[in-house]
Amino acid sequence: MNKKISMIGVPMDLGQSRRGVDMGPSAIRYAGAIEKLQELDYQIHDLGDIPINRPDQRENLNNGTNLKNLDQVIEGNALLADKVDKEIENGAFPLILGGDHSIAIGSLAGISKHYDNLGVIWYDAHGDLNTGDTSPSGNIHGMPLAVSLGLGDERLTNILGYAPKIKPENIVIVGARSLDPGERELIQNKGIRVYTMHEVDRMGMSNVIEETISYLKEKTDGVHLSLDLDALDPVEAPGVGTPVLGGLTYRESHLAMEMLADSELITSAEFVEVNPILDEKNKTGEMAVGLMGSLFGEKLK
Ligand code: HAR
Ligand code: MN
Ligand code: MN
Ligand code: MN
Repeated sequence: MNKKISMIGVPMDLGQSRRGVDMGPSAIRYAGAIEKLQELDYQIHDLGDIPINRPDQRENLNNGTNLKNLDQVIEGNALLADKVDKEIENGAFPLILGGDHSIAIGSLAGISKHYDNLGVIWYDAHGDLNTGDTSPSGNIHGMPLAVSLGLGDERLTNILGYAPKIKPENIVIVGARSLDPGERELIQNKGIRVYTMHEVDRMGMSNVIEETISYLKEKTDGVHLSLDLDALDPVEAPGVGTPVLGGLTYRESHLAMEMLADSELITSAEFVEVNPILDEKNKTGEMAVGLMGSLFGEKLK
């Protein structure tokens, strides 16, 4: 793994409707992210947080669409994309801390520029494959994977001036258990590989990740891990805005991270949706740091 890590916080909460997820980067840092990575011999450059414009008054911020806070989400993601782009240019591994999952739009925009065939592992209870037409909520955090495929509002799909950012055959979703009808249709039509909770139960996480690795290894030249903490079961990780029962355990997730570390496939990562206001004593922030440790090669756990 690249020993030079650039940590970028994104205090974004405008991609959804619950307050508090903007404090996710602080919660993850407070849980000891930097110390953990330093112990593992990485050189961490903490770039601080991207400035996110957070208006107190949140009505009429849809700019004539059904996408909530559209302009602010575009603005924040454009800044993030630029920052990520520059850090990769400087030879660093971008490690992005959310913030709600809408920030994957900016992460992928900045990252994918540097790859011909970027792979994405979307570790999430949700598909995040909605567009304005299929979204039940208007929340942009339910859309970043679709946006990265070039689907949806052009101001989102075209951040950094190119689209699409990724190809459907280079995506693997792990942990899905809440998919909207439009998302299911898209998965079918585009042939996106998904390991739902059903498959994780049947096959075991070990086989799921083994298959994921061999599937992506052949055809990608880099792999981004987008880890939404709501992939984990809310009993263990309660500090998330859209919890769904029946999720992945910490041990399964830890195993997944360990296997990804051994594969040496991962070239960038983000940890999103940690909401310390909904959490219990920063349990979810600590879980993010635990998984981060395993992803970056911590042994013996
Ligand atoms: N699918 C639902 C929607 O589009 C809920 C999405 C929740 N998304 C996240 N990110 N928490 O995975 O509104
Ligand atoms: Mn998500
Ligand atoms: Mn989710
Ligand atoms: Mn282990």
